[in-house]
Amino acid sequence: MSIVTKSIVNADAEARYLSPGELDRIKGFVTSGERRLRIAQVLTESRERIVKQAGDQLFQKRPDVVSPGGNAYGEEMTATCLRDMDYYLRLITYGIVAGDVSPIEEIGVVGVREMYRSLGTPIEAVAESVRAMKNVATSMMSGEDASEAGSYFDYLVGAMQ
Ligand SMILES: CCC1=C(C)/C(=C/C2=NC(=C\c3[nH]c(/C=C4\NC(=O)[C@H](C)[C@H]4CC)c(C)c3CCC(=O)O)/C(CCC(=O)O)=C2C)NC1=O
Repeated sequence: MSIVTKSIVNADAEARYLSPGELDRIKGFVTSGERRLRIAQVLTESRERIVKQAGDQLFQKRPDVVSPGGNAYGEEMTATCLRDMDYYLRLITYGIVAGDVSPIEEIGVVGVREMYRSLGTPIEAVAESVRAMKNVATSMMSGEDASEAGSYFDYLVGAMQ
């Protein structure tokens, strides 16, 4: 839920006008809107390049995951790994558009530890892949956009730790 919807639901539950604090937060959301949409556009347009380059960086850093016995070993498993990276990049664009990490949390963080444990996927290597996507993606942006975008990647890395 975006801050706008959330504030309205909360206010209406108490049959009151939006509070000055709520209006302030909505103002912040609106003022940062252009930047957030610009960032989401860059990530969306460059998704293939981001995933490919970050995948290369991950497999260089963690050759074990693509070696025999590794969770992403073999063409099909490597493709599934890159697909997961693409999933996470997509969730990050949702968060950036919403100006809120809750879409990332709800779709991609809740239960993720258990899921990867049952798949035998080393979650710290998934976190490493998100860190690599951050590096590739933010290198395509101006300093301020990079720092705004970076915070959403950082949230996800932190949630996987
Ligand atoms: C949008 C929310 C969402 C997420 C996050 C998601 C993840 C997800 N990753 C999976 C598998 C997988 N995920 C990986 C990923 C990796 N292995 C590694 O060693 C690397 C570190 C890493 C890539 C960075 C691999 C290799 C599999 C296949 C594992 C297997 O089939 O044994 C599976 C099992 C089912 C399938 O293969 O599709 C799910 C559900 N699905 C979703 O709907």
